[in-house]
Amino acid sequence: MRNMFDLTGRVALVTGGAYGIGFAIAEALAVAGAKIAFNCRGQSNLERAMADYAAKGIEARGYIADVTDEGQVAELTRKIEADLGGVDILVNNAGVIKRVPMTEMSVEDFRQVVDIDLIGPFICAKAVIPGMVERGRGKIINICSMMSELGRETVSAYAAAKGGLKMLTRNICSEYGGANIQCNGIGPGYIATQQTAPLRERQADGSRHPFDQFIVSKTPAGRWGVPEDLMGPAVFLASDASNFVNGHILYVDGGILAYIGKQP
Ligand code: NAP
Ligand code: GCO
Repeated sequence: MRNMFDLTGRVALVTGGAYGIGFAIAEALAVAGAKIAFNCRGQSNLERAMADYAAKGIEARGYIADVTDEGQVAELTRKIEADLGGVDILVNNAGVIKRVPMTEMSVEDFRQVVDIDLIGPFICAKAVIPGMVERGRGKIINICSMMSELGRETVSAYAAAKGGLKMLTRNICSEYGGANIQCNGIGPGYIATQQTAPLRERQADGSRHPFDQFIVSKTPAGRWGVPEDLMGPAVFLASDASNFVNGHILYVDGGILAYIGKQP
């Protein structure tokens, strides 16, 4: 049997791939053979990321572009096409969270989260779909969340955006599945990255953050996830191994969504 996970020659764009989950996913796609492009918003992040990719022996191309700016994304995809070829795999990873009780949250802050976490993926997908249609194939992976399914205090904007991203995933599948484009989501559980660092901060007395303990008790695996946990699922959804998987959200959460919680 040929290696259905082989990505040799495919061009992958991982948004926000300078560090965190995006970096790990880009690394996995590179190991499977893909040519990697990523974007981020600042020059210093770009330089640090280029050094980190080089240290892993990966020849990634980094670009400065904000996913909320349609003009910058158009320019980004134009440059990638000139440098590497048309984008075969898009990973909509760039995202932010603001933890504020809903009644205290400004409309501007709510809008900014939705802008980056939901409208950004729309803009990036819109930019690459025509080329995918022309080439007769494409893979889009949207990085969703536990908050695509669940709510919790302080994350109204994030939950609204990630719930919307789940439905954007299903809609891209519905609209472009006939053009041999598979659009799926990955729903990571609680993953130890910069985004979740405040939830894991040690307390003044050296004990673990109560939220940290709460998450470990809510996760059947009994631990936080690490970015590397997302590598295999990303390669699967980027490769021919998933050619008949479409509109699906693959939760990679150590079992959180299956679990009612520890009995008292
Ligand atoms: P992270 O460490 O904070 O990284 C986020 C990345 O997104 C950064 O590279 C950041 O780059 C980029 N980014 C943010 N806004 C951007 C914009 N407007 N344009 C371009 N790039 C932008 O977060 P992470 O934990 O790796 O999360 C990555 C994705 O997974 C996010 O969508 C997040 O919501 C999702 N997720 C995370 C977890 C978790 O537990 N960590 C769980 C489920 C889902 P800059 O340097 O430009 O800010
Ligand atoms: C939070 C967290 C989460 C995770 C992740 C869960 O404050 O609850 O940041 O939202 O980052 O998205 O899947």
